[in-house]
Amino acid sequence: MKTPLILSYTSLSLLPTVLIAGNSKDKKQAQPNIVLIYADDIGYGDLSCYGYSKVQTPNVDKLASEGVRFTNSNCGAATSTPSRYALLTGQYAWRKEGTGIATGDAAMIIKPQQYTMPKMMQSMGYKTAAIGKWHLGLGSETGKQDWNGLVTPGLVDLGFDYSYIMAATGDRTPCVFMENGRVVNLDLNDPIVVSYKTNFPGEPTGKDNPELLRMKPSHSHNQSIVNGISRIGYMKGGKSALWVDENIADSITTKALKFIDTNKNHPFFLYFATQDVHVPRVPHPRFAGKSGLGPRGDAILEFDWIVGQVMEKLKKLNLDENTLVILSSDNGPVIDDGYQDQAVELLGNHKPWGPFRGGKYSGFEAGTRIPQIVRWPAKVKPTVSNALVTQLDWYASFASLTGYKLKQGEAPDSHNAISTMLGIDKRNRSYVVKQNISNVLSIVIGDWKYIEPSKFPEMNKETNIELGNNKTEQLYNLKTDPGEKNNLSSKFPQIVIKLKNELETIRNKK
Ligand code: NG6
Ligand code: CA
Repeated sequence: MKTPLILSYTSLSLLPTVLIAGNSKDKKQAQPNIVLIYADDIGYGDLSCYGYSKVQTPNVDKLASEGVRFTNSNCGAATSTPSRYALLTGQYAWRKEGTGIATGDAAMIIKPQQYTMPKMMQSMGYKTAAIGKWHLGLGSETGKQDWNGLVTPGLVDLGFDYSYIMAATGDRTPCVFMENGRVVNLDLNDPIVVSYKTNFPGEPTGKDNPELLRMKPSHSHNQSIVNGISRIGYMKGGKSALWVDENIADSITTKALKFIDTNKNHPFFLYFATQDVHVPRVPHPRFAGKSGLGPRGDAILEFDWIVGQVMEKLKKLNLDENTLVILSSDNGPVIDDGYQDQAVELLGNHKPWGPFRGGKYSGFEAGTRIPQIVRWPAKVKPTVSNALVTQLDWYASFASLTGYKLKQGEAPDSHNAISTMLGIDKRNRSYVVKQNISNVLSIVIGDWKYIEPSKFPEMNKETNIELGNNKTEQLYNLKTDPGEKNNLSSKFPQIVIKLKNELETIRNKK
């Protein structure tokens, strides 16, 4: 039996520094701006450059044609909060309690004393910003935030000089933007209150007042109504501050472009997390009806527009040569995620999950196998990379890129993969671990994937997604069977043991 070839990045860790240091011109290039465009729920097949999409995404495709497009890129988890946690801390979310999908009134999940990617970037002289979806909690205590004052601790305590965020998700209250810890456009005579327990007397809900809705829920999402759309969670007040769903993309893009403008003479790190294509999908009228696939497809068009805006700004300022732009997603795709928005009916031949099985929430590949594109003309030659990579490694890779030395205990699960990220080599990470909605882990080594057994449901009936859970051990050869159809665990027990042991070693790592 052939055992998989395991290559580690460790031996390569010096490579990029050597490559990037050098003469003074190169020295300047060692401080590229970094822009992370982090999509929400965009699947492997949603972008036309991946070959499975019925929606054209020309701006993304251009980015891909000028950079490295990864075909074996993985996020840390199949849902938002744990994926973002892993990305920003370099630690697997499953190592830490309370990192599941956060409510809108959750306390801040990353603590101010923790190491974070933006703190690292700050210490290397970067100006840092988080713009768009946050979904990692705010304040010190769940449900105890005063939304009418400064909500603290906040992103500034995690290393973001500037923030303009949605506290959680588009479908969760409070439906307001927060700039540097304060609700934007708030009238203090109309204070905001938020609850994830009970409604506020007299306030309509989707459940009791469906006649007020312009988009009906298909499951859950029947609490407070904002802009004719009922959400998860209750809120009252703050009328002047409520976001207009159609304008979210414009609002966050305006702030992102402004941040780039303001810092054009200074290295910057921008974490730009879009609401697209999460529910509720309510794109601007410029995009509504344009994809033919309903609001989900239109939201993909809107996402593509956002990418185009960022690139145009960088070019206009002459910054695009020396800006490293990474585009990726927090988890795989879902069609019906709680609203009757025709995504199922109008899907047609569009394949958001590409060739993979499952979707958002799943331990099968579509849950965590997401697009990743890296563009940095100063260093990156256009290519397609099939290397096994994970978002967990962005932390240590940016450390290497900027010359930062990781401290003891910092980003413990992050490996330096900078040369792979830049397409300089195409080596696999030695292993990749991922978690699904049930916190069931899987591990990929080379072509092999093992999913640990569990008693959790195999199917999420509401979203019609297979979760990858099974009472028996699962082993797949992703090369010959990317759709994970043939469980080979009984045929190759030795490989099962090997992957299982490796997973246990990683799980027990202190
Ligand atoms: C789920 C919601 C879903 C979405 C998801 C978070 C229900 C039944 N479903 O609990 O609509 O909000 O959480 O998505 O309430 S994520 O991309 O931010 O992780
Ligand atoms: Ca998501």
